[in-house]
Amino acid sequence: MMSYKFPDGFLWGGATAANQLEGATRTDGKGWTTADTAQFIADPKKRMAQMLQPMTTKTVEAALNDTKGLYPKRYGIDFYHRYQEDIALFAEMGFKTFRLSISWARILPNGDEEVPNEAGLQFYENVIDELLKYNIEPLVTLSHYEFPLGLSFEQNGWQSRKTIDAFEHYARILFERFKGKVKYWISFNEMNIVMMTGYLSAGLLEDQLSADESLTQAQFTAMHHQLVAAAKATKALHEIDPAAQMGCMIARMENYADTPAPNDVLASVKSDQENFLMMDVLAKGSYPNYAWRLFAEKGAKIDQTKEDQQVLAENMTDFVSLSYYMSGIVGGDETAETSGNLLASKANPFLEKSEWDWQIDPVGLRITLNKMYDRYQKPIFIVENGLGAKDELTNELKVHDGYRINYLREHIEQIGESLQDGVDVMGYTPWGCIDLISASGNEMSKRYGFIYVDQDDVGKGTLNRYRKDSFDWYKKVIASNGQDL
Ligand code: BGP
Repeated sequence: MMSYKFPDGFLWGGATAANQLEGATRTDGKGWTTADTAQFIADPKKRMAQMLQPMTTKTVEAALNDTKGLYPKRYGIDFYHRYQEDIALFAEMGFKTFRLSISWARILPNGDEEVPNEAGLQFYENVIDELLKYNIEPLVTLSHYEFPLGLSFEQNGWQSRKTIDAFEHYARILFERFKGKVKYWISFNEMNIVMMTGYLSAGLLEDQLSADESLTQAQFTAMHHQLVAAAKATKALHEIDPAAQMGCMIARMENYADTPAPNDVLASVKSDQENFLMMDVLAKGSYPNYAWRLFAEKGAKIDQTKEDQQVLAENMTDFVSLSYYMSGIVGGDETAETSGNLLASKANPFLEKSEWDWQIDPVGLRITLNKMYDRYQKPIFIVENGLGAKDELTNELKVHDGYRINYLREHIEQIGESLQDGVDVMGYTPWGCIDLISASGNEMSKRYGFIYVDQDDVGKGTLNRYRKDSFDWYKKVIASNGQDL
């Protein structure tokens, strides 16, 4: 087996998000967020639709009043009360970094109060201090698939420019408070998915759109406002804590051409452009050449002021980051077989699929890392990757997840290859390092973790934590800095 040289200080760790992890949705003054309502429906297929389709004020209010809808999403895995135990387990694996997100509505329950909620800030400070106790670098996402509902009702989410100011205020509060403690920040999780998750990540309510405005236009407006907000947050971070770094993140989809037919290859190029659009803006400081034709084809306009242009040009992202789970295929016969799920694609005969039909493609990660480094020449942080699978806790309280070890090993090997290609990869945080609630699957049974959490799809279980086989394997990988795979 090849052995790879990972740089000293490579940031091995794991990744999570507040709304899938913490629970305690009404504790210590937290306000409601879109994530609290988006998952009210028990049937995963219908829930998925609700996540992706626009919500109305009425449906959101009905969801909030529906006490029968209390699905475990809203309880997470009770990290809010068990973070010390969980962080001790991360430390035992030797984590150098841990990715968490902060819930905006714990800090500003309505999203835009002047004075922050001290209890919310204190919770995150406790978590961050606990990580630092073990020399684990916190990697903090400011907004991970949730948005304060107060600002949805009052501003229609990211459709309003006032939301840019509210976000900047929220970000400044965090940078002041955690100055010197948090070195790595990410503005928005998978920001390119805002076009699909207008409600969940942009807080858009359909009934609040004006009569002449389409949902697509509202999503493009939200996209532009998020870009400006990300640049403003970068500016604020550099002013408040010059040693800290801001990253931007996309859900990366490596889409191959279906055949060598030039039009299929063109489809693949265009798919890359659409996928990289927001990162191009934040990493290069302005909209790329192809953006204007893309907007015209989608029938959307961007209302960009002189000030926006200046803020974007002067406050570029320090590093780029991505989630990478699978690859897909574009072009060719549109009616051919597709593999299901959020990022549906034609099946690739050369690849195996996960139980959720995600096409497993480690070499695709190397292709993507090379492309991204060619494009940006900035350090790359792989902040999500992993295999969602159904695990079984045996009578001996073990989980034999060799399939997960294989997936991760093959991807880490390709990171090693990419490093040899000269790509600057700064770290790797596999998704859901402790089992948590799935964003799109069946609540708990789609598991990614090194640590098994005893909870089922309807929220029953002891919530006890158990080390899986992958726990010991990953510990060894980190201890050998990627040599012992
Ligand atoms: C990413 C999200 C995460 C996480 C992950 C796995 O898109 O940033 O929040 O959920 O995907 O997805 P799922 O839980 O649907 O398997």
